[in-house]
Amino acid sequence: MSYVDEVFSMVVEKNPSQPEFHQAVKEVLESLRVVIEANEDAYRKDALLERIVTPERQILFRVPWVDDKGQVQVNNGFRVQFNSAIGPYKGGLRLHPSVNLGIIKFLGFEQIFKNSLTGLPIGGGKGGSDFDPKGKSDREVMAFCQSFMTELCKYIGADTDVPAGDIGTGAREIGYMFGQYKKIRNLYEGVLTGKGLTYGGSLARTEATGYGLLYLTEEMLKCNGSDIKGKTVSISGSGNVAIYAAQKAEQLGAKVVTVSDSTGWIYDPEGIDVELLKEVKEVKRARLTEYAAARKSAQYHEGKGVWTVKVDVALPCATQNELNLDDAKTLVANGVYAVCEGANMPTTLEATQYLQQNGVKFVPGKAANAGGVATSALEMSQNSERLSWTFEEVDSKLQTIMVNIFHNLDDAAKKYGMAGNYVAGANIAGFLKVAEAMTAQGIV
Ligand code: NDP
Ligand code: 2IT
Repeated sequence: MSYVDEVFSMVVEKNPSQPEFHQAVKEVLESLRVVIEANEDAYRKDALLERIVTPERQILFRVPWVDDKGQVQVNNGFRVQFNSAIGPYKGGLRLHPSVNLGIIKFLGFEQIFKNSLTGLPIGGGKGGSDFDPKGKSDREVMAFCQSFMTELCKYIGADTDVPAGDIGTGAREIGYMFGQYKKIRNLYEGVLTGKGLTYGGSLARTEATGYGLLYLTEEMLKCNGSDIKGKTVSISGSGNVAIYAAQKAEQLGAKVVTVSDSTGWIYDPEGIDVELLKEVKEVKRARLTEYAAARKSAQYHEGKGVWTVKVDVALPCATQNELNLDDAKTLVANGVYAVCEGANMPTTLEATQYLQQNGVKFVPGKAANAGGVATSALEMSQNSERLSWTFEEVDSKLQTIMVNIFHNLDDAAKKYGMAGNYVAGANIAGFLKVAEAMTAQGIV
């Protein structure tokens, strides 16, 4: 059996009931085959692949908190410190009822290669809890965040592990967690990113993932002789990534005709009204029915359906495995030109293959959504030098980083004989830097 197949079998055997983790590992290992085969003896001897698929440390903990009725609730807390070869662990905290160890491991594994692609010195990690902030009062969210950080603060620090936002973790949650970290550790340091602007946050971090997605998409289209201007775009999700992807797409002259949430989706042929969407989602924390109620041109549909709309560019920005083979077939039948992932692993493996085989330009999340974590690393730099950069400064660095990421993966794909295969290009470019750093640092 080849080294890649051996290691993949080991991952499945040693990590039962973690299908998302298996999927993420499979995607990476499959596209590394050519690189691994060229260095097989050295990698095998050092057990490089076995080490890269095994987290350096996994922290699982109890999170007890008291709800508004006086009832004690208990959630599971996770932090997976996956790989610190190129920098301190870095990655978000997901708060969603679906969270389990396998999901955090898939996200942490992806984060290793994503963070490497940014060109910045950050290792890979991810955490979260099965707590659902939806429908909770601010006091309940604070009680949860404080309890979560009371335990997590023992394992993180500005030079050790720097968590940030993800699904369900936004500015409010980061604020409560930062306050608790400071109180317990008596340290005012950049231990979290995505902080508020009054206490060490970076301008443009809120916008960074969505904006970065569009900067990369724009460059990819340009290099293929096309242009984002004038394109029709479908977006799924209506959270942090989706909102700022829609905003930048419209600024660049595209028309965004859909958004969604976990209960339904909007088709707005006149183009999504981003200010209204922000009011509904960021201020009122309401459902998309409120968007439809306030806008004549918007049609609201229950359930799933964003990918049935005929568009040039599709940007999945909600969650994992939200674009399956049937969706890919519909998109192709409707003539989609490009799919770029704003979310982490939103496209199933079968759907990815189908899109690629049918000539759709496909950029995986670990490259396309890296603008968020890249700007988090810029926030860390600002915290270290105790200075704040202007919006324009951060935004222009973000733009440069996203353009560089695209060229790095495009070049890697070409170099290894897979021109246009951006999945392979991203995995190879991300992997090589981490592998070299791991090799240089010995067996640790
Ligand atoms: P938010 O919590 O701000 O928004 C998530 C959006 O996705 C909401 O509209 C939510 O709907 C929807 N959603 C979440 N889970 C599901 C589900 N199981 N089924 C259907 N819809 C769902 O999260 P973000 O925008 O921050 O994150 C979106 C994606 O982007 C995630 O994959 C995340 O890992 C990834 N990402 C985020 C980055 C960041 O900086 N925030 C950086 C890089 C990647 P509802 O409100 O109804 O639950
Ligand atoms: O998936 C991701 O890259 C994030 N949720 C952002 C992580 C970060 O540390 O900013």
